Amino acid sequence: MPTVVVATGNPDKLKEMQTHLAGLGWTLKLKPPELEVEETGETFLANARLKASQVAIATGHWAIADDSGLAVEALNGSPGVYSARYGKSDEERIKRVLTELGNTPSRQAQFVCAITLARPDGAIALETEGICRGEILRAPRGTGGFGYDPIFYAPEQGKTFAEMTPLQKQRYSHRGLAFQQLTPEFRSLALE
Ligand code: ITT
Repeated sequence: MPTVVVATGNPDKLKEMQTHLAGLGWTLKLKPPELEVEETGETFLANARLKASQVAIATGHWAIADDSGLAVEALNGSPGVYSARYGKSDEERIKRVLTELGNTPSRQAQFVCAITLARPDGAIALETEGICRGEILRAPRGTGGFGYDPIFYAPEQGKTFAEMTPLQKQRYSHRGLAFQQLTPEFRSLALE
């Protein structure tokens, strides 16, 4: 069984990634907590590449990374790649987005998730991006998920990501879409 390091320090994201990766026959290992990668990229894909490559090289194993975030149209794409750095807690980050948006009727936003798989030598083997369009509500709704989920409303499902069951979020989210695109490729790639 190939060993693959899941290159994230975010426990909520880790849980979702583990669910998507279950069933591939990989032995999943956690990233050593002291191994931190500086996210200097200007795009989600660039940051996912940095995280996967550096963790692969440091551990000598295959590594999979996720770089994701929320891009709000009326805020010119913010918080974007700064989604994790937009405040000290989920609550603070949500408050900041809601304050910055104020009462504007333009509420369109998208969640983006870039996933990258690196070989043990750091070379990128596979990557993709999943995008989910939605709207930012005026107040949080729901208790599931994590991060910006309570203010992200998915019109087709008629609920926020925080109101979805884990299975629904798995199916419709940016992360879910990225993993749906990559899973067949994971299966045909011979990891050793
Ligand atoms: P790692 O880099 O260690 O994986 P991180 O939390 O710093 O963990 P990112 O740099 O990719 O991860 O930042 C992503 C942020 O975007 C995350 O902290 C959340 O605030 C937000 N985010 C990403 N996916 C989300 C989701 O499914 N639901 C809600 N918020 C999400």
